[in-house]
Amino acid sequence: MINSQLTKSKNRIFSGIQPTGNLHLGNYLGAIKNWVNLQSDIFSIFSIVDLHAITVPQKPSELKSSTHEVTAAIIASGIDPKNSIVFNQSSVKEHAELAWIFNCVCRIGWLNRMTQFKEKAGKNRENATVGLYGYPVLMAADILLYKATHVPVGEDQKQHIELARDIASSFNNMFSNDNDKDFFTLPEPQIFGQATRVMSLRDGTKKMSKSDSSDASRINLTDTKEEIAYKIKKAKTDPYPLPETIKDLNERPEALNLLNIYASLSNQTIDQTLSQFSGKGFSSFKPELIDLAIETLNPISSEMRKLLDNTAEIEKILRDGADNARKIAKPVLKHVKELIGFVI
Ligand code: AQP
Repeated sequence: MINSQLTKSKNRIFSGIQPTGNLHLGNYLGAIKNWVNLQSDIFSIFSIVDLHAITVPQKPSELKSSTHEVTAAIIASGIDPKNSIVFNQSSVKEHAELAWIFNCVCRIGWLNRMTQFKEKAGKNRENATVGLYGYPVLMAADILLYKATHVPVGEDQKQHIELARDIASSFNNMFSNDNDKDFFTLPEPQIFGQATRVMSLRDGTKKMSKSDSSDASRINLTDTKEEIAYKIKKAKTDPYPLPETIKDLNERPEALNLLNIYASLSNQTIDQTLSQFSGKGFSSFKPELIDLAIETLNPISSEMRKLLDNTAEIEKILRDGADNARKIAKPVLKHVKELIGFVI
C-alpha cells in the first residue's frame, strides 16, 4: 500500500532508469542516491524504462535480466517499493499512447537540437532508429503522464526536461480551455549533489556510461571489492598534488572527477574534500577513495545478489507498481483525450 499522505501532496517526482546493462557509479550518484533521499518527503514514481532501452538494439534475454538487475539495484540502494511506485514502463501502455500524442505536438526543430541523439547516433545517423530520435518525446510523456512536478536526474538529462517543458506548454496552448487552464504543470529538473556528471575513469572529459566499451572506465554497482580497488588504482590521473581550490582543477578533469566522486560519496562539498586532501598526491588520495567506494557499494551489491535469487518477487514488485502507476496514468490520459476532442 502506497503512503496515502504523500500521494495527496501537490509535488510529485518521476524519474526513470534504463535496463541496459550494468548500473554504474554515475547512475548511483547522479540519480539513485538522490531518489533515496527524496522518497520519504515527496511522492515518487520510479520507472525501469524498457521502452527507452529498445531505442537501440537489445537482446531479449538480456533485456529481461537487466530489468531484474536494475530493479534489484534500486531496491538494494534503499528505494522502498511500499512507499514509492516502482514499475517497468512497458507495463503501463499509457506511456506509449501519450508519446504518440506528443509526437503531434513536438516540432522536428526542437528534436534536432537534442545533443544526446547526436552523441548516440554518431556518424551513423541514417541508421539510427526513429525511436532513438523520438526518445525525448517519450520521456516527456513519462513525466507528464503523472503530472510530475520534479524530475531528479543527472546533468546529461537537463536538455530533455527542458523539452518536456516546451511540449507541456505547447499542449497547454493548443488544448487547455477555461475549465482546464494549464493542464500540464511544467516539470522542474532536480540536479543534486557533487556528482551531477560522473566522468569516465579513463578519460575525464567523457561521461561515465554503460555503453563505454572499456569496463575499466566505470565502477559497476555489481563490481567486487577487488574490481573497485583495481579500477580506482588504474584510474587516469596526473603527476601533480591535489590543489587548495577548485579553480586550480580547471585543466585537470580526471583529478576533478575523482574529487567529485569522493565528495559525493562522503556527502561533503568539494571544498571540504579539497581541504582534506590539498597538498597530497594521488598515492594518498586513491586508497581513501577506494575504501569509501567499497564501504558504500559493497552492501548494495550484496543486497542485490540476495534479491536476484528471487526474480519472481522482483516481478511481483514491478506488477504491483504498474497497477499503482496505471491508477494515476489512466485518468490523466483520459482527460488528455477529452481535451483533444477524441470520442472516448
Ligand atoms: N555519468 C553520469 N553521471 C551522473 N548521472 C548519470 N546518469 C547516467 N550517467 C550519469 C543518470 O542516471 C539516470 C539514469 O540514466 P539511464 O540509464 O536512463 O541513461 P543514460 O544517461 O543513457 O545512462 P548511460 O550510462 O549513459 O547509458 P548509455 O551508455 O546506454 O547511454 C539519469 O538520471 C542520468 O542522468
